[in-house]
Amino acid sequence: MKRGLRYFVLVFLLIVGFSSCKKTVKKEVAEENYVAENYLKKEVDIEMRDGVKLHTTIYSPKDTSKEYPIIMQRTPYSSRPYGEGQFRKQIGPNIHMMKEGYHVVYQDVRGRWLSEGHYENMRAYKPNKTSNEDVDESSDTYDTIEWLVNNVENNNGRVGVWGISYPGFYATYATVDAHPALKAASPQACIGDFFFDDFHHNGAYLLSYFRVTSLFGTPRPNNDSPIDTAWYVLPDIGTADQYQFFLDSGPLENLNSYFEYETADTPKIRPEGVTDDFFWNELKDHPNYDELWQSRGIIQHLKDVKSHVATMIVGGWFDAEDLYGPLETYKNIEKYNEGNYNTVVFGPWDHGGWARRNGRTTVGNYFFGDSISEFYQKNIETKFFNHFLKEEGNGETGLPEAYVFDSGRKEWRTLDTWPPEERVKKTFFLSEGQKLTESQRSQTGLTFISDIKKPVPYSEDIKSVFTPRKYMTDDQRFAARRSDVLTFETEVLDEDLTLAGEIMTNLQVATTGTAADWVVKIIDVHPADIETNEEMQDHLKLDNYHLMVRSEVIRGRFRNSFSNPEPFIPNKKTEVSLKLQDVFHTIKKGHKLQIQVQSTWFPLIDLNPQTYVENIFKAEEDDFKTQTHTVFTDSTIEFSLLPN
Ligand code: PG9
Repeated sequence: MKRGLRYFVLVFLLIVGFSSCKKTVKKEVAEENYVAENYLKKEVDIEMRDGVKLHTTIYSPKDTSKEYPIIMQRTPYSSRPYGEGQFRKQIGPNIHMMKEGYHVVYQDVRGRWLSEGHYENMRAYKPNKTSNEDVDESSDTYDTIEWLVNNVENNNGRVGVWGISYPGFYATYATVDAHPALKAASPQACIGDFFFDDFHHNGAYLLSYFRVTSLFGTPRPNNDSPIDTAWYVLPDIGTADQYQFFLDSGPLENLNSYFEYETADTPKIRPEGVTDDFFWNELKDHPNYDELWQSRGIIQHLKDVKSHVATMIVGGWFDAEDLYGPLETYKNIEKYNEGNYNTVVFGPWDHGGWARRNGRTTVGNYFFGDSISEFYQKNIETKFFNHFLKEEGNGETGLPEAYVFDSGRKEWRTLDTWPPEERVKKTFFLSEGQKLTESQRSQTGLTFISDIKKPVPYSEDIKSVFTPRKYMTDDQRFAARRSDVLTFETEVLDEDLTLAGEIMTNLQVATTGTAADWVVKIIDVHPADIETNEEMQDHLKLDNYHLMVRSEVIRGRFRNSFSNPEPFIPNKKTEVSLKLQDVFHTIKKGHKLQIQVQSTWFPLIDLNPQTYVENIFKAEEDDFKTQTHTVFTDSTIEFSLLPN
């Protein structure tokens, strides 16, 4: 091509490129100010039946030529920004609904930020309310909706709720004794129970959540008065290397000093072991699944969801924080409320990933596809809310019962049930020679030393995180190559193997000690030669990538009961059953299915002393002992498979 023509083409391409970029920038800038330009904002303190006022922010479309539904989020994370002329950059579940026009409401829940009252984590539901003093999140939601439909101008009398994570818990709560105007609820990554979500997994304490405790347990100043700025501080542990920090800090009691909020010149006389953080005190004093946790779980209260409330439960297959919650919320509404419109959406997302607009959908190193979140927001979430809040609302949404993403084939599937009715069970044995076999090969014990001075890291990454997220798709080669991680794998698959639904492990184990944790990981081992995606960390390649598809832990003392823990008898063969949360993942032909079993997972979870103590939060240095553990080869793992 002649130099002149080449130059012309180059200039032309530069102009085209710049103008489209400017348009994109202009478009983003338009969205940046969209709320301020198209919505009015009002802040009101709505009085609940017991007189407590809850601070509520209402964004209403400036165009008052038509009526709009109300979509609400109740949150412990603040309805800010507060104050006239202060606007959120984006409101509502997604940008499409924001632009279509809704009354969008955010409310500080009781005891948080500018709302009055006293906060309780996962406030317990009160089933038999006999007076206006009997309040909970259900009654607060009811009273709020009653006020909104009677006071928000040009609303169409229909209300939806949505929320991700803790706000997701409040969205679930709204469906209990629901207000008649509540027509649609979408609990997303919704906490179901703090003994199985977030802070604990099957009784093991998530030490990786340590730094966020104060967010939920610091008393508000001035006798718990409403406040418009953060009153809690996330402790500075002085290093990004949490593994080393927590290994050096030793028993959990040594962390109490991070929860003493009185200033030095006003020291408070504290009873032994009691700190200023009411949530840390609860965590320490309730290591078992006792009344405190049981009463606060919301799953048990989903047996009478009124049919006027359509529900769409959303979650991410690689959500490190709340997997139990959305799966159990969907399954229990489905089980106890026949005839309700209740659907489920699970995609290849981490915690709340579906709400982001990020083009390439990845979790950590792993790429799942382009614009998966955008597809969900436009074609699933907006469709659900518009149907029930603006349109016929007869349930004919055109959406499936289950909109689920196969994270192995990297494609959406629409199913009539979840888990799929057509799934079949398949059991593998954990055999010697690091083999996963369809029959039991021998009756052998495979041993490893569980060294509490060198626990198995839960990730290769050194990071100081708000909560763990990325690790759910981390490469597990580093662990497979440790002597204190037992691995069991199939031969290279000669056909696809689609895991669809729950996974049950029945471990036959023994320990020289009297206490142990058991961690099971499901891994998709990739071929030795495969093209690496651009998100991969530099020290890794997709070649032979050990993709963690699912993982779970159980604190062995809870093997027979989460409420009544028991020690192990040294060297006695004992069964430990562990359910792993649902997956939808095809292990493709040419890949291998691998199982890893280990007893430490640090500092995702705290160290088990491996000698039985009543309360690990109060264990002492000498309680912590290195032990030898054994996994017997009659241990099994049962998968739910979708036939090819
Ligand atoms: N479920 C998430 C969480 C709860 C408590 C502590 C940290 C995280 C969430 O609400 O994002």
